[in-house]
Amino acid sequence: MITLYNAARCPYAARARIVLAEKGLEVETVEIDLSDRPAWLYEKNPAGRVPVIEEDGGDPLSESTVIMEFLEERYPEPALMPADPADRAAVRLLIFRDKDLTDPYYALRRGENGAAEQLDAALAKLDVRLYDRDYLGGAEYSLADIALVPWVLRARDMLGVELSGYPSLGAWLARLEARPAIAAEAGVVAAL
Ligand SMILES: N[C@@H](CCC(=O)N[C@@H](CS)C(=O)NCC(=O)O)C(=O)O
Repeated sequence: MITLYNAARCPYAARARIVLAEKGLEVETVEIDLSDRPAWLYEKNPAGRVPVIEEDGGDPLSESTVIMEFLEERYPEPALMPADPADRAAVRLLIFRDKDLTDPYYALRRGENGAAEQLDAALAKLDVRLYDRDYLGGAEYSLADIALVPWVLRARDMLGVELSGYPSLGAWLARLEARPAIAAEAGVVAAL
């Protein structure tokens, strides 16, 4: 059994939620109130942040990108990384550069000047990438899609960003939302 220390509103925790769901793993979820977080959370993650996961008897593991890769290695089926090393590197690079999307998202949330234009540029870049491929990493759904979709969903559903100007991105999102794990996350966002 895996325990997930979670916050519904957290897009980093969403990465862990989605991978756990895709792998069909049994999870006990402990919801953390980040505005009044328990002191013991710092024992599990010195940064005091979610997500954190724990396997029975295992050490707590934090950082969403590390958690995603750990789950992929521990539970390889269904695969969420491509087989080819060059394709795997491309997926990792997209995740490594997640701030290209998340920085303008948070800037818009803070109402900063120019943030809408920056987010538009980030979404347009993803739209171009998806013009000739179904998923961010290529032909197959992967951790790259899972890593970035939490912010695209929140931009659309919480910040009211109109995605019709990004047709390939919109088609990608529809493709993803046909998956139960992503539909569940869209439900989490709708309930926030
Ligand atoms: N780099 C971390 C970021 C996690 C993160 O920022 N989580 C937020 C919630 S979305 C959090 O716990 N914030 C509480 C805080 O920063 O004190 C990851 O990828 O897991």
